Amino acid sequence: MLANALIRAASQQSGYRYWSLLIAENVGGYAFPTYLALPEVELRGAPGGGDLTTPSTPVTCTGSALSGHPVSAMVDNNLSTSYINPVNSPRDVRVVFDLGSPKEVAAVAIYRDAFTPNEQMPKTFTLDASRDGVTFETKGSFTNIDWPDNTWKQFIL
Ligand SMILES: [Ca+2]
Repeated sequence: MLANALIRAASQQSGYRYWSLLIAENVGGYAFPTYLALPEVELRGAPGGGDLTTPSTPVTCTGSALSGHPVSAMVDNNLSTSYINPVNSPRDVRVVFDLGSPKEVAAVAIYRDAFTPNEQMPKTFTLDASRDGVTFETKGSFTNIDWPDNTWKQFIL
């Protein structure tokens, strides 16, 4: 009985190690400017709670990074640095955060600084989770987002 309970607990280990933003398009859509920018991203264990990412959290992204705007800039806790993906058609850009161990994320927050045009920010994205970093399931979908400058926006799952 106890063994069964332990096996069940292990197989139902809560949370996911990998969390991902799948960004369908930026606010500018197909029009210029076409860059996709993410100045700072927080994965929060509770709405309004602490950030589960740190400046050393491994982050990957499909596509490339504009010189001086690496993917790590979105988790460096510096609101004046930003990741910029210089894609021509910023659709289906996937950003993956490796939290190192399974964690529950209840909200994602994204910051727009005053230097990043609204058009470069995400307009539509999903927050996805994965146990293996390969197969993702969607946990939340957000669309028609608009971004005031110097402001955090929080999206609750
Ligand atoms: Ca930053």
